[in-house]
Parts: sequence; structure tokens; C-alpha cells
Amino acid sequence: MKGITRRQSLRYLLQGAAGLALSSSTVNALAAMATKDEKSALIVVDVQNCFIDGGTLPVKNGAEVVPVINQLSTQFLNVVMTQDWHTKEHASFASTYDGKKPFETTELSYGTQVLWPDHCVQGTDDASLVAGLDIPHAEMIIRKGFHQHIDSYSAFYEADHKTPTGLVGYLRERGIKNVYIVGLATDFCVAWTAVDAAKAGFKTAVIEDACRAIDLNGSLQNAWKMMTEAGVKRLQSEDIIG
Ligand code: VGL
Ligand code: ZN
Repeated sequence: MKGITRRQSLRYLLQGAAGLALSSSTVNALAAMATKDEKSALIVVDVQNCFIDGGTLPVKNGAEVVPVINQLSTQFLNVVMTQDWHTKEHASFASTYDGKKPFETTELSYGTQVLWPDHCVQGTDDASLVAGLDIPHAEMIIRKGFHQHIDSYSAFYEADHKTPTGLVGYLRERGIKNVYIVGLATDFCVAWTAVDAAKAGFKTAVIEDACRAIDLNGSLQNAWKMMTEAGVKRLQSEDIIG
């Protein structure tokens, strides 16, 4: 299905089957129905104060995802949210190391770690979900990055690629088969979450315009390459909402 959107592919499929042209509103309605089922979940990654203007690690135009995600969330019966949730002097903070500055790297036991400004410290306002996020039916909030010596971009496995957060088990027990991922930042927590979701066997899509990126040294391009190779679908919110 390379090069065509899910909505287009649905249209081709349905036109072929029915032998007639469908109006785009019919197709949109079908695309929306595809997500409003018990087997699909929206995962809202790290839409927290720290990642928008005024926060400690602001992502460019990060707050723009909020209305898009609010609208998308109405199309899902199941919504899970994540929070980056670090200890003070966390292993991912530049300030934890002598002579290190934010956005440099260091070698940790599990590999290369990008060092960040202090951000999303447990219990602070900086770590709170953005106030404008309006998803009252979200059923689960999973916190990650709370081990002092291990970072966790992914909502599924920490940066050692071994320590589980419990989210695979939660989704499997709930019978979820399809996950749609949105939030901040495209090239770190969204991408790592998407790759792990696909590896765990969920049908996985990232909704691109409901994400914003940090884009550090080509990280955004690398992230899409990683996600594509893992079989993650790249959707736009109009594929879901119409
Ligand atoms: C994130 C850098 C550090 C993210 C979290 O949510 O993408 N990025 N911690
Ligand atoms: Zn973090």
C-alpha cells in the first residue's frame, strides 16, 4: 500500500467490491468505524508541560498537537496516555554528569544516551499533562523513565531494551490488537514506542500530524526509517477523522 493513504486504499477496495464510486463521506465514515472498536487503542505519548513552550525541554510547536489529539481521541474507545517521569539527577540529565552539556551524549551500560536538560521530574508541574488535553475517557496512564539509571523513551521497554513497563501485558489482556500512536516527540518517545509496539505484534500506526519532533542531528529522518523498517504505518489525522 506504499504511497497511498489508508482512506484511498479503502476507497479502491470498496469501489472494486461494489463496482461503484463511493462518496468521500462514506469512505470517511468507514475509516472512522475502523478505529471505534474494542480492539484498537490510541496511545498519547508525553503530552506534558515540559515538552511545550514554557517547559524544560520544549518541542517546536509542541502545543499544536493538543487540539488534533483531542479530536482524534473521540474516535477511540480505548485511550492510554504516557508520562515521562524522571527522578532528580536522572541518568538522562546532562546536569548529573561533570562537564556535560544538554544535547551531548554519554555511554551508559545499555548504550549511547543523549543527555537532556533536567525535565519531567516526578511530581512537578513540568511533568503534568498539558491542561488543554481533554480526554476524560482515557483509561490508563503509564509512567516511564522512573528508574534512576535507565532512561525510557518507549512506553513498552526501557532503554536497556529489557525492562518492561507492563504496557504489553495491559494491552494484550484487554484484547487490543491495533495501536495508533500520537504525541511528543516524533523522533524519540513516539518512534521508540511505535517500534516496540510493532515488535510486540500490535498492528501499529503513527499519526504524523498529531506529533511534533525535536529533530536533533537527523533524528527525525532516522526515526521514520526505523519505524518504516519495523512495519509501522504512517497516517494523517484526516485518515481517521476525515
Ligand atoms: C522525550 C527526550 C527525553 C520524549 C523524553 O518524550 O520524546 N525526549 N525524554
Ligand atoms: Zn525524558
